[in-house]
Amino acid sequence: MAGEFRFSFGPWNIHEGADPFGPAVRDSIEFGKKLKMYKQLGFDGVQFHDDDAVPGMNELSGEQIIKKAKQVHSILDDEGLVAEFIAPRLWEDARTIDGAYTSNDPSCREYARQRTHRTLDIANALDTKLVVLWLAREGTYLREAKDSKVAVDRIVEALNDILAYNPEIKVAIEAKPNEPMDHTYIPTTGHAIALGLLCDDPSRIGANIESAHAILAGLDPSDEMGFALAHKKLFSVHLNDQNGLKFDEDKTFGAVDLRRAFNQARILDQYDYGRGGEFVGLDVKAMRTQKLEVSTKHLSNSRAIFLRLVELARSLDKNRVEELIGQRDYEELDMLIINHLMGK
Ligand code: XUL
Ligand code: MN
Repeated sequence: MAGEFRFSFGPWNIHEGADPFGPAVRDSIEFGKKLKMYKQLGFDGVQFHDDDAVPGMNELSGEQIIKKAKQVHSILDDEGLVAEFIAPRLWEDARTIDGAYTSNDPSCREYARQRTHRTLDIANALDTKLVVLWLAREGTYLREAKDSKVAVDRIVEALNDILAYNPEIKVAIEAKPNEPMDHTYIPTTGHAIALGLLCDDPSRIGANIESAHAILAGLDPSDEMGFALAHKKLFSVHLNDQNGLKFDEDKTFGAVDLRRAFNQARILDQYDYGRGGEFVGLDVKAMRTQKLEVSTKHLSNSRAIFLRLVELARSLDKNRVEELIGQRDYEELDMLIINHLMGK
């Protein structure tokens, strides 16, 4: 039954536990050692930020970057892993303080463009056709600081530049409404898909839906997924969980709201997510309290919870669901789902 999904996560999901108020609490695990953990934890795909693959890339030439990325590709081969996607990290450099593609400073926008070209070179060297764009600082702290119409034009320009640089690449936009910004320009899946329609080849622009980001926008992640699926735009997912409207928690999938997670697993399974080669991606963080030796449980647990929820989605009495919908007896439908989740 359940089990035909391929799973991925990024090396940043095994982390030292630093937060804005305190330093690291666990030793770093070297990149090569992290890669060795993937298969043991049940994962086949690696998500990369560009500098996860090539650390210090701003100090290297274009050729050096490609050479390093090719070395990473051969390590992936040795481990039996593939790169799911590459995401340009456009939020740490001093030139991205005021945004990357939407910075008010033309020289900073040019930095973002050049950095993205290097990201695309890395994608090529790692043999992936998918780029994820989390538009971290493309927003404002105060409304009057940028022109929102111009900002959207500039993001479209950047997307067209990506599409032209590599005609095979597809872009999955990871919408998020806030954090680090007060407001971002692409806060929801609807915005991401609408943005794609403004681009030179809309068929190559889609979405990477993160559960926590949808919740932060006050939306239900499974409905966001349904919207993207109806548009054939669900290029990737970042499953996790989130306890209300606060900072982006990246909790274990299903750990806060099992029913909300059930509905995500259900819609993905129902519409054959993964059949086109898509990965079930996680973006989860271990709690800061977790000791080093047990600091990967959030990954294997999230995967196990997803697979168990797929089983539950498949064993749900569909005829009974249809019957209750026909009778408009949604109280009974509510109870049916709750009993099913409680193992009754
Ligand atoms: C930020 C976030 C990122 C992206 C990849 O909230 O989720 O890790 O997933 O850049
Ligand atoms: Mn994410």
